[in-house]
Amino acid sequence: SEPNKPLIALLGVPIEIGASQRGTLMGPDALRTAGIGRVLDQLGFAVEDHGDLEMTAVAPSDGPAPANAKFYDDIKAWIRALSEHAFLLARSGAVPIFMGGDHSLSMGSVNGVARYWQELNRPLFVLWLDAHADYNTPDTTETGNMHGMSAAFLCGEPGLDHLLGDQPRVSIGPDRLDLFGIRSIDPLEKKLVGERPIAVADMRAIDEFGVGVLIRRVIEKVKAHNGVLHVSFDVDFLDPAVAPGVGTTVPGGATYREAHLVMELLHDCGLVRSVDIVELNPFLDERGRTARVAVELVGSLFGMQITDRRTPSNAVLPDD
Ligand code: HAR
Ligand code: MN
Ligand code: MN
Ligand code: MN
Repeated sequence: SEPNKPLIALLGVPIEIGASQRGTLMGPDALRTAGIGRVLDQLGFAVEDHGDLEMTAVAPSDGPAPANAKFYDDIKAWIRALSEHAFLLARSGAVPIFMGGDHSLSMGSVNGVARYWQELNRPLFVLWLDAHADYNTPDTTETGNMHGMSAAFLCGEPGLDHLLGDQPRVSIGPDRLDLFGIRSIDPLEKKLVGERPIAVADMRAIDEFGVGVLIRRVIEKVKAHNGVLHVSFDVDFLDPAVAPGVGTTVPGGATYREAHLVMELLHDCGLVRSVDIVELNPFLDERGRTARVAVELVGSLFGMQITDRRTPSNAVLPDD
């Protein structure tokens, strides 16, 4: 790789046991087949594909698994390995893209990159593009599926306290989490989110104000704190008509155009330092459509543009 090109590190995380439906383990390969590496290469990045994280050994049992957390011991092994790998990738100077895999993987990816930014005293903000809040704990969950708990875990909510073992746990703080696009939340989860200083742009807010206004608000907050941004992109953020290849479709999601604008604005802000792409389930997809859309969106997030004329950030058209 040429030394003057910015570096992107791809890491596959083929985990599926955090979700109710099987098949997200095929996500990393579908993203590769849809050309994620080629698109980023064409945008001028040096792309290193680190292959898939392999889970060989189950982590040693360190006490009883919490109730209501399915496959806790196996997921714990994934998360510990991933957190360490994510830390090292961030430290290498690359922008890591974690290709899932179900959304439980963010407990490791975000914790690992957060560890790195904490050492540099840059606060890490997390933009959670998702139909769901993923803010359950073992106490509030109705399903026990751990992909519905990752945002809560990252904000330091109790109940999965030994998940990381010896790995340092870095709480990102609920005031640094933005839930964006949500339209499905469980009753106790809703109560918990309401008690926390979490910024929420639900679909109603998006309908009323538009993604341009709402994403700029996120970006301004990160800038004001001299922070950096991790984008956790659950493909069910998109409307099922655009992205059918997910296990938990919820109608009324982001349109193709809204999602592209989100990614374009995020690119322009220059603050995105790491990305998850999660919940893609190729077994449920229709002829690769969802994988292809996800890759297009990653292209926009990393600088693909229609013209090279930037729309000014105050959205006032230039005089020419
Ligand atoms: N809230 C539900 C639960 O906890 C559904 C969570 C579904 N999560 C995802 N990722 N598909 O966002 O089980
Ligand atoms: Mn590696
Ligand atoms: Mn999710
Ligand atoms: Mn979701």
